[in-house]
Amino acid sequence: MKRALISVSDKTGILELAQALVRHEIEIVSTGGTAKLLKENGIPVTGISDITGFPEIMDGRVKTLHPNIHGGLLAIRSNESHMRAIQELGIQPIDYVIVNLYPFQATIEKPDVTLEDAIENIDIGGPSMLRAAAKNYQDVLVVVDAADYPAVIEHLEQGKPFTREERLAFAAKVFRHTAAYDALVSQYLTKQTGVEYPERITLTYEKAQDLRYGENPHQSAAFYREPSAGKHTIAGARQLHGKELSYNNINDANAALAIVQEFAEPAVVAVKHTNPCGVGIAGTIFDAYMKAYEADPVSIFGGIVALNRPVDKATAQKMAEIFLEIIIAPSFDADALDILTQKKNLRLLEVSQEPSGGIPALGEPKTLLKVNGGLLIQDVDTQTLQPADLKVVTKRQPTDEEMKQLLFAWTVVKHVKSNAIVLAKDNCTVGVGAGQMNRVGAAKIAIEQAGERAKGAVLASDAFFPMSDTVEAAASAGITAIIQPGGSIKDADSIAAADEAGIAMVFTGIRHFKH
Ligand code: 93A
Repeated sequence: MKRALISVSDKTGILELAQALVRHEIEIVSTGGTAKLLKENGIPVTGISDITGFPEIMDGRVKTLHPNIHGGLLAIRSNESHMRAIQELGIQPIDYVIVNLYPFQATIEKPDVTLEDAIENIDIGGPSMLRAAAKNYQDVLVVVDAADYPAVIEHLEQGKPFTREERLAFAAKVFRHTAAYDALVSQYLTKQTGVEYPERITLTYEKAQDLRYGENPHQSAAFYREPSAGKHTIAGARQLHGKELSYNNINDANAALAIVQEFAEPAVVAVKHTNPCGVGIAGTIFDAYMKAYEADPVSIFGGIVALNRPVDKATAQKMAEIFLEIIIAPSFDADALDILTQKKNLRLLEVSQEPSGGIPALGEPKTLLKVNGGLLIQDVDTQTLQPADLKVVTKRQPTDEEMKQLLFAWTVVKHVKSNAIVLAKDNCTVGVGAGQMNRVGAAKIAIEQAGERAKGAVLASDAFFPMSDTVEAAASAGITAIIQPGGSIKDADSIAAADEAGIAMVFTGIRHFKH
């Protein structure tokens, strides 16, 4: 008689599978809670203790960790000496293993979780059985995912054994599962120790969706999310309408969210190719949208727009006038939804404005950048400025209004690819120069885009001016105030150029490179 070992914390679907096994005259062996549930449902079960000859001890810490179990799992059926060994010891082979693990992730997601509680939920016996069965996949069918139960039932009903390839697929899934489980345990425990950059890291992500393609149609792609990604992240977004998100959509939406989440007042951000093309803040979300739109009515076409307030009817009507790829907001009013869902090619995403949930993989939130052969990891650039952090270096002080615009432009320039220059006026970006190989080039692009609006605007630069050319370009465009980190050996030249033009310039002492 064949034997199946069932030991599951998540009991979803287990009765149907157990019934099918019994129908096919397979003996079921189970641990405490699982055995109890099966018996209550009239399914014949052999208790684990009858096999091990030991009671389950220490609150279940040792239930299945026994040679009578592991011998039965690891014996290679075609190996005579293996079979002789287990026979002599009275160990019976185990042919099916259905195991899922203590709910470690759900435990550490509890807001009031204690370390002791988390530790108790580290499963030892379960992964041991899964790994043993997966190693011996040719002889043992191992199932870790309840989604696979129907396939197992179907094969039993059809009397069709799984092929070697199918068994290998189950085994590979087991090792993905136990590796991810251990990755989460290692992340959680490492976080408790406060070590930020340990000697080795193991991250785990779960597939959120297959993507039609990557950055280009000839590149295949998929999107993976962190376990328990928060509702304020792109991975935690709820799509209310439209076609599936693409690779570029997700990347752009992520960039738009990062900017809009900087602002407490109503704000709207339009993004193209991960750079903001228009950012506006105002007393109402409608006015903020109008500013973001007017910032650059050309580039916003086909853009990704993020708002930090619910979308109302008037704003929806205005947005519906142009082609947008995605609108992201904390929520959409019913009449706004009516308007926007009529647009077939528009995607609507609901993303919380408030940080929520999530287990940061490595203590404080980090950004990860894959390079060939490695991974660059750093803190997220969360630096924000207060007026008191600034040092005025010119003869003229910025006015209150200039100071407000400087801080606004500084907040935006942090999110623009380097070299980056942002011009702002009236709570609105009027020119953005992004991703240039020299700073004055970025400034020229921003100034050209601003046109007449450069007069009386302020300028933010993500890094210092290596020479005075950017200040000179700003002066001839009519810019009245500048914010930049300072720290160049030629700062004096830039300050002199600013003084000559009557420009007020402030140093932040902080750089915001972004690549
Ligand atoms: O505490 S354990 O690490 N020690 C064991 O020997 C053991 N055997 C099975 N955890 C163990 N299990 C786990 O118990 C299984 O992985 C499963 O998640 C759970 C099922 O317990 P019950 O059948 O009592 O609900």
